[in-house]
Amino acid sequence: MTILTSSEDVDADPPNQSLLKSSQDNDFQSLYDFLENFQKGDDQVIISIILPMFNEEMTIKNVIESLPNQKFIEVIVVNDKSTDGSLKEIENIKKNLNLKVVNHKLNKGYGSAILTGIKNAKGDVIVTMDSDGQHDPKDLLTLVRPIFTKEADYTIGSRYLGTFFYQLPVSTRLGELFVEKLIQIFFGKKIMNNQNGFRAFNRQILKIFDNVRYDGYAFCTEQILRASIEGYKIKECPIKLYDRKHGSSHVVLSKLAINMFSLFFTYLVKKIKLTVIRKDRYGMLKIYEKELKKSPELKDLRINRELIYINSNFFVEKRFT
Ligand SMILES: Nc1nc2c(ncn2[C@@H]2O[C@H](COP(=O)(O)OP(=O)(O)O)[C@@H](O)[C@H]2O)c(=O)[nH]1
Ligand SMILES: [Mg+2]
Repeated sequence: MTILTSSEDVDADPPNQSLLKSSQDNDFQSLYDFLENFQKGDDQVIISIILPMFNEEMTIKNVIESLPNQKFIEVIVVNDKSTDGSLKEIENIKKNLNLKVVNHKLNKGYGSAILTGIKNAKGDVIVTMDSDGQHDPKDLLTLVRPIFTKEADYTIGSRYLGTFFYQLPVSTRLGELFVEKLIQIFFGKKIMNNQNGFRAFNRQILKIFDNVRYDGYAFCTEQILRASIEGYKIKECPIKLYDRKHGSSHVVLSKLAINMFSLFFTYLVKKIKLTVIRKDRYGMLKIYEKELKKSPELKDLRINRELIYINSNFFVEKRFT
């Protein structure tokens, strides 16, 4: 296991082969069978599981030990300056896993922890999962399968499509319903469990994590909006959600609500600007094409048309995404 004190990228120790076949393998047999088709080489990591961790001493060890244990699946714990014994618990893990621990020097928040995890991830498909034991690793296949089969670029676990084993606070349900409607009306996607942190995405869409504005919990919704603006395929998948057995949620609802409003406002403006620009650019190209047909001598300028296109694309990318 490797423990880092910053977000630098350092390789994890190679896993111990003799320990790779654990009793948990049975739980993950269908995942391994499925992944067999996508393995590239012996030491190639194909899935990175990121666990953001803040004061989860009661659960983190169990969560890590319950994960699939194979060298093509790496686990990255981002310790966000926990003040309890979380780190000690990880050190107590006897199994030699394909595990990397990255320590933030300061508490930077949920979103920042995910970004640090991504920086350190080597897998083709990246999964984020909570370290408080609410998520079930057996749902991993449900989340990663659509990514590998190219049915989706970004999957989000949903307790509403699956099951949850506890009484959901009314405020949480109402909040999520409100966000669901906003996303649906303004961004054309229906995502019910939009705050769920159990997600998976293709490395090819990492662009949505550039210049993130919200590093706390609003990060979850920001990524849905960015993926949607970029035209990536998002799919909600059924998962199980368990109650938090220890500690309590770190979510501060009032802070999240304020961030959500500012988030929607920002991205709505962005989307409108993008739509106008795309329309403009399309209009310009149409006029140009018409002119080209009328005057064959303009043919030599075809290259210019491509340049206009490339430049405008570049402009849009840089300015508005
Ligand atoms: N890195 C990091 N992780 C956090 C922070 N706050 C919460 N988490 C982790 O994010 C996950 C979800 O947090 P939780 O408070 O349970 O949110 P909830 O499940 O939406 O109520 C857990 O794994 C937490 O340990 C933080 O400030 N930094
Ligand atoms: Mg939780």
